Amino acid sequence: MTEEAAGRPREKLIARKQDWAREGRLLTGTTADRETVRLPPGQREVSDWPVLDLGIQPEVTADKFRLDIDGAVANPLSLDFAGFMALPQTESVSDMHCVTQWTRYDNHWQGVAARELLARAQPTPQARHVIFHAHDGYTTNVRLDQFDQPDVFLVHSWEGKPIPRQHGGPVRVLIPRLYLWKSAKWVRRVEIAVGDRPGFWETRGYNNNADPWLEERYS
Ligand SMILES: Nc1nc2c(c(=O)[nH]1)N[C@H]1C(S)=C(S)[C@@H](COP(=O)(O)O)O[C@H]1N2
Ligand SMILES: [Mo]
Repeated sequence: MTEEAAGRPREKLIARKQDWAREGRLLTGTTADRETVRLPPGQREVSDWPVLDLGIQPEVTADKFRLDIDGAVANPLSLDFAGFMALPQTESVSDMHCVTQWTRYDNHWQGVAARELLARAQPTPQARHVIFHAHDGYTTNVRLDQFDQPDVFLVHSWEGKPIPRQHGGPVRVLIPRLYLWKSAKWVRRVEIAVGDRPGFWETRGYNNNADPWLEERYS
C-alpha cells in the first residue's frame, strides 16, 4: 500500500474518475439481458480483487463497530458487532462489477440479508430510498426497491474469512446487480429515507441507478 492510499483522500484519482464521467469512458453503447448474459457490456473479467476507495481506510475494530438502521422506519436499530452477528446469517455467491471495468465472478459471502434488517426496522409507508453512510465519510444512495432484494446483504466474510480492512471490513454493503460503487465499505449507517439524496459519486457524474447491463455508468 502506498503512503497515499493509507490515509489521505486520493484527489487525483477522484479527479480522473470525474473526467471519465465527462468523457463517457468505456461506454459501448449497447445493453445486455441480465438473464442470459453474465458479463455486462464493456466489462472485463479479473481473477484478483482490486481495491477502490477514496484513500481513507478506517480501522473499524469489533469494539468500535456500530450499525444504525434508522430514518423513515418504525423501529430504528442500533447494533453492536455481537448484535449484528446474532442476526440470522446467510451464505451467498455473486459477481461484482466495478465501473472501472473489472468484473469478478463467484464471490462467496456471508452476512445478514437486507431483508432481515428491513423486516426488523420496518420502513414507513412513505419510505422510497436508502442512503448508506460509511466511516470514511463516503455516502451512496439506492432506491429502497433496489436494496430490498434477495441477493443484497451486509457482509462480513468473503471466501470463508473476515473481509479485510481494505475491502471494507468488518462489515460492508453488497448489492451485486449494481455497479460496485453502490456497495459501501465500512458501513456505519443505513438511512431509510422518503426523499432521494445522491451520494459521493452520484454528485460527481455517476449514474443514480447504476445498472451494469444497461451501462448506466454516468449521468
Ligand atoms: N466507504 C466506501 N465505500 C466504497 C468506496 C469508498 O471510497 N468508500 N468506493 C466504492 C467504489 S468506487 C468501489 S468500485 C467499491 C470497491 O470495493 P473494493 O475496494 O472492495 O473492490 O467500493 C465502493 N464502496
Ligand atoms: Mo468504483
